[in-house]
Amino acid sequence: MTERIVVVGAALLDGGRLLAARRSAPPDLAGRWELPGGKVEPGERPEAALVRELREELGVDAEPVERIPGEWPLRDAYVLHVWTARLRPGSAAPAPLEDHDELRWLAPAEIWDVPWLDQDVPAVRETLTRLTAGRAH
Ligand code: 9L3
Ligand code: MG
Repeated sequence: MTERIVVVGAALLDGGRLLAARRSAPPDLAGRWELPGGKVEPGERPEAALVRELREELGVDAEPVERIPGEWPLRDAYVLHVWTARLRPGSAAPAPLEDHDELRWLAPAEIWDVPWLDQDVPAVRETLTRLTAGRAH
């Protein structure tokens, strides 16, 4: 049986805006925008993977806040889980260090201005609901 591998994505929020990251690789995903993150390693807790991925990809010190309920199938045996997250005090500002070539902080009215990866759309929609309900910060 094929192992199911969890990919964690972060809805990183700051000042009521959501961070979107444009992928630069692989070629079939390049140019599409995502919630940054990546694969959980064997034995790693998903929240720890989220913190690690955000450090590697964006150079930030972040913390998970809450899981967005649901899971979304990706290619092969991968499944996407998403957490809201925030920058810890003193964190550097996010920078596209690897896998991305552009970042944008999107206000609620701008959320659909970028072409998200199809798989990320449900979690982005749920994040937007939380932002506009004032339940996220
Ligand atoms: N993926 C989809 N949406 C996301 C993330 C972080 C990842 N928000 C997909 C893209 C890749 C796979 O999951 O096919 C593994 O992601 P990565 O390790 O290349 O970031
Ligand atoms: Mg990644």
